[in-house]
Amino acid sequence: MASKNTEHEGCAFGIDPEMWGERMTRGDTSDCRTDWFRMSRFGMFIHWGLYSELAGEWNGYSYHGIGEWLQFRARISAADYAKIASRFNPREYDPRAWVALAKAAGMRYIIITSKHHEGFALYKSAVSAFNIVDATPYGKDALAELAAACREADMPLGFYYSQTQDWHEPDAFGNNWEDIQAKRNFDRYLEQKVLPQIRELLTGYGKVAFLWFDTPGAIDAAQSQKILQTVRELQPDCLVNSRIGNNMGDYQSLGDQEIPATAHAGMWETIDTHNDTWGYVATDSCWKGPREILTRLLRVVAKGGCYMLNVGPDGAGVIPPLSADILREVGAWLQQHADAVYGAGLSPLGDFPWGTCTSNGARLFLHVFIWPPQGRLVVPGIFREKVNARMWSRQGGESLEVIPGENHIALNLPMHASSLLIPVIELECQQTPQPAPGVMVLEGYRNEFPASRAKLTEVECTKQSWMEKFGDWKHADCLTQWKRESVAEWRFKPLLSMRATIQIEYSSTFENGDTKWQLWIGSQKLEFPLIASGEDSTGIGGWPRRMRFRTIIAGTLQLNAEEQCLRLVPLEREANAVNITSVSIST
Ligand code: H79
Repeated sequence: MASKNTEHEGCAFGIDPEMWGERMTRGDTSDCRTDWFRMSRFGMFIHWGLYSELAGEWNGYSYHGIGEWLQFRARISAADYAKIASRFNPREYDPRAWVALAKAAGMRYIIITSKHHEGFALYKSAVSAFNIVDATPYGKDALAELAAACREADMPLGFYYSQTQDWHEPDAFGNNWEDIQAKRNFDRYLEQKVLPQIRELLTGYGKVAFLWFDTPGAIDAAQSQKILQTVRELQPDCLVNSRIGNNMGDYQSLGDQEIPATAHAGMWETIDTHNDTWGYVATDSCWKGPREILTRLLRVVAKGGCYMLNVGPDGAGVIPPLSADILREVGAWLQQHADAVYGAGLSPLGDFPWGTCTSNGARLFLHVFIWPPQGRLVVPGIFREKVNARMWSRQGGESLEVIPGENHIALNLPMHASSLLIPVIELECQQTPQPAPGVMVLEGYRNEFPASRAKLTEVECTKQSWMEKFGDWKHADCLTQWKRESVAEWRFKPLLSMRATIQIEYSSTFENGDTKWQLWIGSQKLEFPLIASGEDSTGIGGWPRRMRFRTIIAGTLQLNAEEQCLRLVPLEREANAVNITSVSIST
């Protein structure tokens, strides 16, 4: 095996980088251009390009992480990379099969890479010969074929387009391992490649449901505006994501693979990988199973978002069979629980220690990730009137006994779940229930108090993002910038009096020892050290350090069944090296 090239340091996006369009601040208002998208909730993302042919390997060395960045990682010159096109011959490409898979998976739109950072167009382009028709033995327009298959199946189709990074072009950004972009003229690239190619996409392939941009980087507002104007003129109904840059577009894309902890206003989406890459990597078989995919989808829908899950077909054009099988299982569940996702949205009650909730008109859908002890499911919330509850089974709905309580209802369920995936309970409530004040602590679960729900004094809640493998992003809301005066507080109420163990999940870069902390519940006090969590001081390519979390037990206390407050306070200045993601109470 060849030795590994050093990974390139620094940022690929030029000055003042905007990685993901996260600067978009406004939400949207509901209208008929966007409603179908909001209703759809679940889509298929497809990353396919020359990187799929390379499959994560270059010169006999296998790279882990995101496959579509192989050229960057192996520092392959644009000239050498262009030669790969002569091997790209996806004989097994069957766009009808892809669309059929998306349908079977319950996905309601498809977005495919028309041109990723590598610069190669998957369609016939008159402005650059670096495209599938002119540069490969395959010689056919893959996007035209996919568009035809989508039209046949009534499947909305959109195109991913990398507008700032293009490692093939001297006038674009991103190729910092050669000197080909040293004299870049980005406006020229915009006028001579981006805008004409976007015109081709919007005029040659029928109705385009989305143009999905990425890594806006150093693109300025006038340039983003020019792209947007071109889209609006040619296809006014085409939706544009926030990664066009500079607070433009129709809806917000969160960070890669980001599932938010709290509800978001406006229209937004989470994009996710099925394994740990977007483009095909032969060695990556870290598939999320159907249960994990549904859990992530439901958590997004419960917070008001759409979820687009990626598949990475290989160089022959085949979506890995295991990936396809898993998606079909997801689809079978969605077929049974369609109303809980399509046209559904926000949980009025937040998340629960046992699962989450989505709403659709007067119906609430409880998604039970953890089956309750003794079959008694407690639903915290203020229900002002009688509620009907049904358990979904293959035979249809089965009525459940509902026991009203103070700031909650309890449901008597069977002792065992009838579904191996995610059982769903439907509540019919004429009046939307209100969240109970504070967190209700239930027996038999880990009751999590997340950073994002704390009341803060002299401490901040910030989203931390880092990469685990190369390009494989993780995100966590953390309490940071602790000072001696800082306090984080959570209000909660145990449903019953209980003996509870309190745990802290955190990371700490304070290598010289412990930092001391106190946790107060009423007049009861726990004192404990948080030890270094052993995280790397810098991450991949000089990017933020890779975080590593630990969970420690702070102590065990007897708690009464009354509303109370948990207060977390640092005792030492070095607490500023600590990030706290949650405090949890378990019985
Ligand atoms: O298409 C997928 C990714 O290839 C693309 N977005 C999803 C949908 C993406 N492109 N860039 N990024 C995501 C952000 C990547 C940032 C980094 Fe780096 C790559 C950080 C470290 C490696 C660039 C190079 C910035 C620092 C070094």
